[in-house]
Amino acid sequence: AKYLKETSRTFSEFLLIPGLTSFDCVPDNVSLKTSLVKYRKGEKSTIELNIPFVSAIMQSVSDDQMAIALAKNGGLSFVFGSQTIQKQVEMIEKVKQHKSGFVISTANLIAENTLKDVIALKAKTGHSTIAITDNGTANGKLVGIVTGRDYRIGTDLMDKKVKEFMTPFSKLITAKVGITLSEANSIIWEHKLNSLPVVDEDNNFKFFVFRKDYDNHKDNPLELSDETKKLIVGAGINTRDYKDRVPALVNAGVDVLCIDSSDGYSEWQKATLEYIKAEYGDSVKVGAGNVVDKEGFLYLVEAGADFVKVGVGGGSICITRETKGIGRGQATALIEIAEARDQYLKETGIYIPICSDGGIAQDYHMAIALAMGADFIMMGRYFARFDESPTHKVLVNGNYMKEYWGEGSNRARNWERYDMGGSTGLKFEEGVDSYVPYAGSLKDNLEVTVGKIKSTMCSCGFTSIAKFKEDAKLTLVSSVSIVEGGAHDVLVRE
Ligand code: MZP
Repeated sequence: AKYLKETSRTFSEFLLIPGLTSFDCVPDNVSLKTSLVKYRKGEKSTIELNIPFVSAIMQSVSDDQMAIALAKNGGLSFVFGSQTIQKQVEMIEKVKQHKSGFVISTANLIAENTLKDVIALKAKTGHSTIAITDNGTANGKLVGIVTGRDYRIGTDLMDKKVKEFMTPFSKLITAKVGITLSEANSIIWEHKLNSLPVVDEDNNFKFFVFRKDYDNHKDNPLELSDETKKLIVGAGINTRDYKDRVPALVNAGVDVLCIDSSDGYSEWQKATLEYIKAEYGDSVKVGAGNVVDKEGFLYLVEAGADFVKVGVGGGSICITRETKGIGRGQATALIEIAEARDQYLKETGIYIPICSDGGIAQDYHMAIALAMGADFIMMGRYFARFDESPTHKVLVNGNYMKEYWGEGSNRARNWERYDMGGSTGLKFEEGVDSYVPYAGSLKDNLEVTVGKIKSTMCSCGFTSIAKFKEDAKLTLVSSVSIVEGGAHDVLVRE
């Protein structure tokens, strides 16, 4: 055997050294814009993200609801591929057809239609919210709002728990049933609310009116159009049924694909990439992975990958290292591949974005990953905790948790991700079935996370990811200095 000289290291073993913070280096000036797919030097990537985060290709993380929420906030989801082609296509279509904003119902919706009909209308039109007014116009009196992933929110059917959960976001300003939608919107905008609870004369909760996306509507908050801007979305594929799955996803309007595998350094991936490039040329973008060294990276790049995903065995639900003894510390893998990517750019003039996948346990790990050269970061555990993830919210020992299971667990049975050729089926588990603490809405959490990363970048003296990657200074930490980094030698008060 050959022995690598370097120890396999992970994010927690590094710290960033603060750099000169200039007057204009403030969080508001920091751009987290990043490239998703390869481009020639001097040109721009055809897909850019406003924040460098993508959600993991997992059943318990990335469905259409997660994809809509994340795309609206500047990132991107890769809708999971361990489902039938038809179901995955439906999810992609829902994202591409999604329109936010209010639709005013016709008056007869109230008189003649049931809630089920309104829900069907909502699904058919792709609107996130339907407002019901007594005369079917914006000026009619509001009598209901139908919204949310399972349509509970906004109707009398809302249960107490959902109500309790939503109320804090609304600062407890309430409106009475019977105001117009325009009036409700004015209150929302005046008080900078996310939503406005509407109550009846006896203060019984009836429904919420939700605020529309601020950035898109700040000039005209009362406008009631249906938007035409389409959200971007990705999809996971495998190396077995790609000849059927890829055309179906492309027809559905998917923006980018990614071959999903725990070990991507394989001829199976090469064949899949070559098929896609032969069929579609550069019009279909496809990432590949996962790999952990220069050789794996170059192999996938030469086969046509538009980006490469880095990481084996570092995922929070992953037991691949324990079961198969393969993998590499995420930081070491990333550092080596970022160097190979930069060298490849020098030699060919082509920039291949790399994605750090798995193992983000703290927000600051994201900043470390970006400084080490990641163009974007894929996360499962982080996103699984939010309302928008597809799994159940459950009470465990008095705390709300969300379910989160690995693609290599018996629950997901995504054998294609662990396929080594030969017979089909999952032979042994490489992932666990778990819970993660419930954390609320994606938007609220992302705001905090993005704020932290921007603040870290300012401390280091950078306002762009490109400069951060190039010039950040990192240091290895000893186990003793890790202790020094937390509260120590004090009795922390609860
Ligand atoms: P994390 O963000 O939860 O730490 O890691 C998510 C990543 O773990 C995924 O993007 C994927 O690469 C990987 N994953 C998903 N399922 C398994 C498994 O069952 C796994 N072993 O390792």
